[in-house]
Amino acid sequence: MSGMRVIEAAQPFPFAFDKARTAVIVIDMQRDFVEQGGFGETLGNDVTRLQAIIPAVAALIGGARKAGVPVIHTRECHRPDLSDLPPAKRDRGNPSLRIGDHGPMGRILIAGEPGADIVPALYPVPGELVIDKPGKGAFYATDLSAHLERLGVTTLIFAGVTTEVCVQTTMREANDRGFLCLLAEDATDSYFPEFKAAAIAMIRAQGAIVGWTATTAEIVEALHG
Ligand code: TIU
Repeated sequence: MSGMRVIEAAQPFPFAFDKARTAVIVIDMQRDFVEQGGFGETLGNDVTRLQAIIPAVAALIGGARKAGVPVIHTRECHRPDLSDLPPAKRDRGNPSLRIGDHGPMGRILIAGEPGADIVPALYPVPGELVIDKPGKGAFYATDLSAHLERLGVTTLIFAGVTTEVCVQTTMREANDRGFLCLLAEDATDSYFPEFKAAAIAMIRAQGAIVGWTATTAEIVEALHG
């Protein structure tokens, strides 16, 4: 049976992809970005608006699992000894707590700490890949490329936070590596609504220069069609 699918309503034009060569990649849905007391808040952001996308991300993950499409999760976090945290990143901005400091959910953005883990509503099931990454992009300094090659994946469907930082960086990395990239536009958000809108516009401008966008409902329907 052919795995070819088309999302007619995708922007900027219909998105054709092979379901058998597709993975969903959920970027950084960690407590440190969406709950109070974590990294997002320490950078001065209101984290509550990011919580609103959890149902859409859950619907996308559920649809992918039902369709037999692999779900890959990422976490932005660092080693406890901070050996993968460049001083230029640690000292960025003027946060109330820096990466590695002790906060209400453990050490900020450190692997193994409660805050660096994925929110319970979107928790990976056994067998799903979880990629820990020290940068904003999920390809930099990780083995994501090797896993995608092993899985035979050529299309990536993106969700997660934040749209213009880790999601967009990873989409651009993937686009340059030859992947077809589709963003689930209601399953991603930013602390800044205008940055989300701008990121979505720039991704699909110039004939999908970075990738396509579609709604979660359209994507799930295509996966099951
Ligand atoms: N995951 C991710 O987007 N990391 C960030 O640091 N995002 C911000 O918007 N700060």
